[in-house]
Amino acid sequence: MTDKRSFYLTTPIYYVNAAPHLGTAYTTVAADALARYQRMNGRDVLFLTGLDEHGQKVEEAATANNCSPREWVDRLAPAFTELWEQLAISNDRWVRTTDPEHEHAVQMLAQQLYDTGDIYPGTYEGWYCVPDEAYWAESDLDLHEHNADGAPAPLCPDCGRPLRYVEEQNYFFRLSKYQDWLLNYYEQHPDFIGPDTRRNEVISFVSGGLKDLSISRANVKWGVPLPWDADHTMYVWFDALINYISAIGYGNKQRFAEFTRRWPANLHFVGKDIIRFHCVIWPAMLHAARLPLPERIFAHGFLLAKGEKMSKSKGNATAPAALIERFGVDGYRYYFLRDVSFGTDGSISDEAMVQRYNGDLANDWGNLCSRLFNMVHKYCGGVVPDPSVCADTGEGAELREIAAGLYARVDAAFEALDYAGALEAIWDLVKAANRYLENSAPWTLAKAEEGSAERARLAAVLYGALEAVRIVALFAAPVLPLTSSEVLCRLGLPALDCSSTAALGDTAPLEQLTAWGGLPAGSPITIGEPLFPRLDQSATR
Ligand code: ME8
Repeated sequence: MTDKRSFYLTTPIYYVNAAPHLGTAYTTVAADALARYQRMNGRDVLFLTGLDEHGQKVEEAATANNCSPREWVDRLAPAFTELWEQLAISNDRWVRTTDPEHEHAVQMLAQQLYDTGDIYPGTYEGWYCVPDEAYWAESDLDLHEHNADGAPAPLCPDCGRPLRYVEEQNYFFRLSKYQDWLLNYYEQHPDFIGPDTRRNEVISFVSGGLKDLSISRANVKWGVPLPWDADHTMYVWFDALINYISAIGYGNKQRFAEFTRRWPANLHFVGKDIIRFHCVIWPAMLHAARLPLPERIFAHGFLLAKGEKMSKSKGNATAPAALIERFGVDGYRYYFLRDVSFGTDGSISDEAMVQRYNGDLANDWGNLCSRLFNMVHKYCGGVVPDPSVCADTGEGAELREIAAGLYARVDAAFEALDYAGALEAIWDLVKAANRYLENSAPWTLAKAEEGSAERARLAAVLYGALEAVRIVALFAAPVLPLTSSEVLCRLGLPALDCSSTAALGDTAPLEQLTAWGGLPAGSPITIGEPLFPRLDQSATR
């Protein structure tokens, strides 16, 4: 077993009521980039994602498609695994809530809370949103207006669809008992919820008073049966949240060491739509079960299409496949992490995507590589020149200075989950390398006589630019894994596989790898095809 420090990162597990879309891919791509970064930074990463397969919403989707829920989830699950593979998602583990190990863990935790009296029988009477699988208190609803309109049901304050009235005998979790404890915990752990806007939102919600939560459904068959009352299935959120511990061995004696090594998680990524479940219910469940809480829960914003949240149920969700085909895997990943600030809502558009792709990737980065690699072939016989033939004239000083400060900037940005900031810092080096080539004009230096000082400078200039390219490729690898590997290969260096801690092996951590001077002279350079072929701006859709 590795002695690297553990870094355990999760995404929400997605409902299998429809195929994955840009929104679900957004969280997954962001988590993947962070997982890759942390692996390169020397951590032993466990990156978990998966599927939320139980509940009324999935049960109804199956019925609407004339099949059993089991057939339905099995039919849809590959749409997720295939998309994640296509997007180079490097999850170390994959959880489905229909996994027997998960179901066992759910039953164990529920039984424990039932035995301690934290779960008790009661009657639920109120409104339920099936698409969100969420209960709503009447105080949250605009009942008057809708009843006056003669509408059959109030609308969900979150997704705007009609709620259903539920009247059932079921079981409750004593959430209200934990209200003060939660408020105290938020106060003592200011980094527990991020960003601050979400933290404040959660604190104000909890301060408003918590009600006990119905955690079982008598009329939903597709779920984990309660161990002490098989007429009830577990409320889908209670079931789903437990994935974060069931996937790492909670409830399995043989996996106890793994569980204690990995838990608590370092980070749960969620969309801002599901913070109450993650920041209120989940911590209370864990505390009631005497388990430690995750270190941090970070909620990003929504991707907006023409000003509206993109969602499967609203039917305005775009399928990622067409964009991947057009922009490539790395082009796709880059756009969402560079153009949408992680933590706030972001409008996305085809025009913006083409602009980012052509500007940052095709012009700045792709062109730098192809111009430079061509020059090395033209002027240096296709191998990395030896810079020691030239005394340091100091003209590459700016490049070296930016490169030297880059690790600190990129690391701080990743720590702050500021992907756009990390990429902006990396692009400072890309731009400086382009400027350096322009200013030192290797094509003029190449005209000088063999053995002259000018020719020696040519070697130093090309070496400096090549070294900047190597460093950019390494820093950009978490976001652009395919093209970064390609660039390293074209520099004659071993490919870098940051898709798992094991694949990375004992490769030096990023700070060491990116120290200036790591590119050996004599290394063969391959020109290759354009990394990011330019897209026709007028062809936006
Ligand atoms: O909520 N913009 O699953 P889900 C950005 N099964 N992100 C978006 C988005 C958008 N327009 N739409 C969806 C569930 N997402 C539960 C989770 S976890 C124990 C159970 C992302 O399929 C975002 O991460 O509805 C959001 O939180 C998640 O998809 C919801 O996925």
